[in-house]
Amino acid sequence: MAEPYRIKMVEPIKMTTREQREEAIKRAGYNTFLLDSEDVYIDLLTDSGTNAMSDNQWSGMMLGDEAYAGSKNFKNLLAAVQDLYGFKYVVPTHQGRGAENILSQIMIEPGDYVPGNMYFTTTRAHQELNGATFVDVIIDEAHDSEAELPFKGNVDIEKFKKLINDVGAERIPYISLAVTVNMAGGQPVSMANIREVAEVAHSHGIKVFMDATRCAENACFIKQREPGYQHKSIPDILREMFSYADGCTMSGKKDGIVNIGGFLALNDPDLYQKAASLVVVYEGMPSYGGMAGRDMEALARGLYEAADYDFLTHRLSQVQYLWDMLDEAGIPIVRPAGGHAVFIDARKFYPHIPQDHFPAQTLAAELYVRSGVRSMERGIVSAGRDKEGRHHYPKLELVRLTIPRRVYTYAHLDVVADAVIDLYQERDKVKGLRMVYEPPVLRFFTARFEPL
Ligand code: PLI
Repeated sequence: MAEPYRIKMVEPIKMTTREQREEAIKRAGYNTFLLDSEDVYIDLLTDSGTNAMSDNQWSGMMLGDEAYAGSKNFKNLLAAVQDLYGFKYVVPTHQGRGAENILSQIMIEPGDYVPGNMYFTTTRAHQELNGATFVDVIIDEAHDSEAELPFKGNVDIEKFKKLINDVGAERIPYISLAVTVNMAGGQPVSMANIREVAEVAHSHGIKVFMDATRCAENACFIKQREPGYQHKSIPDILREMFSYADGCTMSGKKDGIVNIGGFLALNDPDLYQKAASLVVVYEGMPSYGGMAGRDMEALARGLYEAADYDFLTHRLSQVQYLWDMLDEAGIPIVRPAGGHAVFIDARKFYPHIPQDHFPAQTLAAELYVRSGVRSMERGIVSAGRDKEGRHHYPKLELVRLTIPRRVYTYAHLDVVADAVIDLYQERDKVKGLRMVYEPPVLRFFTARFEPL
């Protein structure tokens, strides 16, 4: 599908030489997070906060009501969340992890267990900081890059029930249900699975909190793939998805199509009171949290734009386009195409590099040097260490080519595909990396490496 928009403002990007990029990656400790953005040609590090806002959102920015309390933009954001997601209360935060911090603090007691459909870095970090143990209850196929399922983000209901049996429902404050599942490859969860998860959870007094970060993409997959939903609108599908949940955390930087912002949404008035008393400590007044009035206005408008079917069809078809080119060239990638990115299976790309030598980190660095394309490691470095200090060894050792919303054209994606295919032809020559600096939490952001 061609772009469902016209371009009326452009931002030049810099082309660099291979020598410049070799220098830049060395300075960055072979970590693409530490590269200067001006040294990047096509930036597929993340779809988080990197989106292009519309003229409608930018004009909303001019209507920012920057009063310290009772901003009208908060009312617009609240109304948008109530209308599209159906939750009663909204606590604005500076971004998704601000909402995760508050949710984890109001829900978790030390010694609790929080099941979820695969971990996400910041989500698990907040759960663990509050004394919980994260338990992965996603279906086994989600850990297999080759398994081809329409809803590969689904929860394995038996795993969830087993956890309830093993530790007792009273030790499980909530299940954390991501729609879509970032670390599994942007894979969606079906409505049938959401419904069943909620039935099991609620029958045991366990709450359901969704990670709504990419919920519009999930809704689009439901419309395209799940029987009975073809004729439903995206807002209707979203409302049904959230009708099974007690609340959600949201990073507006993804499916809110903004550069900053997020929120925690809730139905329970007591939980809202607890969240509202914490947000003033960590973020700001309950009527602005971590956001300026103008940012809340852009987010309120962005939530509606992300629920537009043409927007979503184009978004998913960009991802599919890149996926198809890599698949045709025989590149090992996570199947099927997900919602926000194409994920390369670095274990299969570099089978001679052991996981301890960071194959995905290596591939991300090589891709940058080859082409100026910036990608992100989503493997052993992102997975971090367990409580005993040992590496988590995730089955998926991936490099994510993440497509920002409304930023790049299909021609940019051709360049990306060519670069990956060239690298694949020379894969035998490449050696791994060793880590020379490691921070204690969320190490992938700032760790440094050297070539072996
Ligand atoms: O980056 P934040 O704090 O606005 O949101 C945290 C966050 C929560 N859940 C999920 C599924 C995410 O993907 C997420 C952030 N993701 C980033 C930054 C990414 O590059 O995927």
